[in-house]
Amino acid sequence: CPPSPKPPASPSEKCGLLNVTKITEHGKKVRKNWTSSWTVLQGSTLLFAKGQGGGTSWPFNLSGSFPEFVLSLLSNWRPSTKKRPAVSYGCSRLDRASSFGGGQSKPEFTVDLRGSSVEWASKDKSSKKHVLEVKTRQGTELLIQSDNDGLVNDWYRTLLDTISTHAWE
Ligand code: I3S
Repeated sequence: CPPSPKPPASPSEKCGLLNVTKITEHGKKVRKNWTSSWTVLQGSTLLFAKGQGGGTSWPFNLSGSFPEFVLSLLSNWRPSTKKRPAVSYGCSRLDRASSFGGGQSKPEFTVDLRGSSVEWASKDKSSKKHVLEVKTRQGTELLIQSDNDGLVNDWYRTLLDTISTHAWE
């Protein structure tokens, strides 16, 4: 059988559903507000959009009225010739188009990873499992979490790679 595709060593883009909260903004402590966020890494920028309906409904808007649902179906419709690949590492252009360009979801906030750090959060930062702490040069600290440890491990490695790749910019 044909060799299976290998993921790139250091993907410049990646996306997935994660639980996210800021704990510090501009150097000041802020109240935690865990939110399910569609998270996209593009180059050295992390973008977060609120997950719809706890994440299971993305990319379709099941939380609004019926007309809103129909509109979201239309705005996320993909021609059959452009199907999502069976094996996908990172995000396709279509993922990005429908997550941030296709209508209802704009990034809630973005984070510049240049000069940032990422580490496993200590127990005093959160009682949750599999939590990463990202600290940015601008004084934002966020926690990123998923109950899926493999997923968080992948993000940890990707964020480390990304931060070291863009360290001197
Ligand atoms: O670190 P904290 O403040 O104990 O974090 C918890 C609180 O933010 C809590 O909200 P209220 O203070 O509004 O009750 C959240 O519901 C918890 O999820 C937070 O803790 P974890 O350990 O889940 O990050």
